[in-house]
Amino acid sequence: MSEPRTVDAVIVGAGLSGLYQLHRLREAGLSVRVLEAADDVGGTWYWNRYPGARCDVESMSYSYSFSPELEQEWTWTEKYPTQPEILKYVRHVADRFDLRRDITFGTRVTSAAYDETTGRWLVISDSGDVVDARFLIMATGCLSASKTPEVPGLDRFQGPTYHTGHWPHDGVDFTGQRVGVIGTGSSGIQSIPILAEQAADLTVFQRTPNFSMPAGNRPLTEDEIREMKANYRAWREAQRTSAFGVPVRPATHSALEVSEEERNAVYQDGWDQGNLVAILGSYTDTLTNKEANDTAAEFVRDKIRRIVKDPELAETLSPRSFPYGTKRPCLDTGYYETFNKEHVHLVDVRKTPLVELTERGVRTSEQEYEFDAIVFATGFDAMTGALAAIDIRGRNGLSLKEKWGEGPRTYLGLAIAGFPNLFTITGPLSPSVLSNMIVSIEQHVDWVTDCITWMQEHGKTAIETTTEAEDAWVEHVAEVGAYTLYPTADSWYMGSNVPGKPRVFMAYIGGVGTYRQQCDQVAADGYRGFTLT
Ligand code: FAD
Ligand code: N01
Repeated sequence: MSEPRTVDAVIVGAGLSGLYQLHRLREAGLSVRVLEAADDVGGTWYWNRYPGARCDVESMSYSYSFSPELEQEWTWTEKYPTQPEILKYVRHVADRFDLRRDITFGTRVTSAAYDETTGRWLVISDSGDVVDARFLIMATGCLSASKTPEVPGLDRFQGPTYHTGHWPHDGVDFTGQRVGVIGTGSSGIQSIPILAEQAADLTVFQRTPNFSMPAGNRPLTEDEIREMKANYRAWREAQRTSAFGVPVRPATHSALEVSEEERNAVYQDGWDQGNLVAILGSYTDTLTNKEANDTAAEFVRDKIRRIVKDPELAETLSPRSFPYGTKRPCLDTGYYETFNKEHVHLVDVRKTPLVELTERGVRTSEQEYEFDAIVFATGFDAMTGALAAIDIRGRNGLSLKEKWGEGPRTYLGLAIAGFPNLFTITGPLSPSVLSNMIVSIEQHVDWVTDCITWMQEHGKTAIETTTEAEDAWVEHVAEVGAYTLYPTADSWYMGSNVPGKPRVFMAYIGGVGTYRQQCDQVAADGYRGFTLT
């Protein structure tokens, strides 16, 4: 182990969160070290290089707002940017703001311990790097700890396997191959149409069908770019005060108050726009009333029936086990159409469960399927996985993993009782994954930076949330969540995709704008709910 390097703050992760946090803390005059497992910046957009990977928030909204100059300089090319274009953008930001000199790449943080005598964190990485810091900021990502399917024999298969979240940097050519894909979440739905173009034969193993609608992706026109660049300030303000970080006209009616004809016209408009929030936000009760929700769900199922020629296949692809929107809905480019191709097959693993991977492929309860390559589009141990992978110890050696044994407990998704001077960017129990995440990232980073600056101005060296404030927040998040349909689904929002994970709704559905006001009020009240020394 090397001699500790001493800085004011350590940031773990150099994705969109870590980079902006570095920029802000540097501006505030702190010395900072960022530790990043990857060999470059980008986070999600560094790791997820599978074919078809793109954002499903429009490019001009999924970009940093903190620098008007950056906004004007950078020009997006498509409505929904591809992974390579986003990565190029993130690299541009790192260079433009000279961020790389404070980042150590290729180093994975394995432990972090708070020393009560010094009031400092000792952060240790697998490369032997040791950093001693007053503040520890976890920018480790909500969707960065990938998970493989829980089936025996993962090492047995003789061909190559790929996880969408760890895709080879040189790409993979599946031309002429027999390919199996496990998983039909956003990553599967984006990649399957492109895999089908390459593969000689493609078999998709589906456990739960998902709701998807066409992205309607296209190049941005010069007029659109000019108009957005002229109106960025107003647009950003609208993002910050919106429910999901994407401005939409607020709904005024229940879905059940209007005629079926009127409702379907509204849904059709959302479908044509290729905008996720358009259908979700059409009516006041889509996410709170099952009957209202059913109208949106049935609209999408009807579309599936119209696109997929084989009625039985269409039914297998139709989600029925959870309300619309309570698992992350998807945007696609030709997903349902892909199943009309003769060389594409769908296996419903609810009916014929996965038994094991074999040397030659995948065995279900019914038969063995032989493949040249297998793709795991099986997602992530979301929200808590990256944090739980690090041995984080707070006061009295308290382990974060143990503290969260029955589900994450935070105050505002930003701070944790027993863990002084530790902040989590888009941490569990904040809006995070229920929003355009860059809006939530900027809000958290700004709040943390303002808090640290305030501490410096007021001669404070330690901040810790109280257990009472944390308990009240946990209760509030659960209460607001229970008012919605989200907790009725087996989703990664609920931890259901990871066997043994406690069933807790891990995000705050109070809305991005409302949440911002709550955080600002806590700060304005002299950091209500925190102890400062
Ligand atoms: P990440 O980008 O996940 O970065 C975290 C970084 O921390 C990673 O680089 C990781 O290597 C590093 N790290 C983690 N643990 C350690 C450790 N122990 N030591 C060192 N480094 C560590 N959000 C949207 O709002 N809209 C979208 O359309 C959208 N599309 C997405 C598509 C995909 C395929 C995925 C996976 C996610 C998508 N998201 C989307 C969510 C996306 O994760 C966020 O928008 C955003 O990129 C998160 O940035 P971040 O910096 O917080 O986390
Ligand atoms: O992961 P997922 P993802 N046996 O968890 C199945 C963001 N994102 O990488 O639903 C069989 O959604 C699992 O089945 P089930 C976005 O927030 C955005 O696709 O658990 N199947 C599911 O079908 C997204 O929500 C974009 O029953 C198994 C799939 O694998 C999040 O990242 C693109 C299994 C996993 O789906 C995660 O998306 C990509 C098993 N043992 C990602 N284990 C955009 O377009 C899992 N599955 C913006």
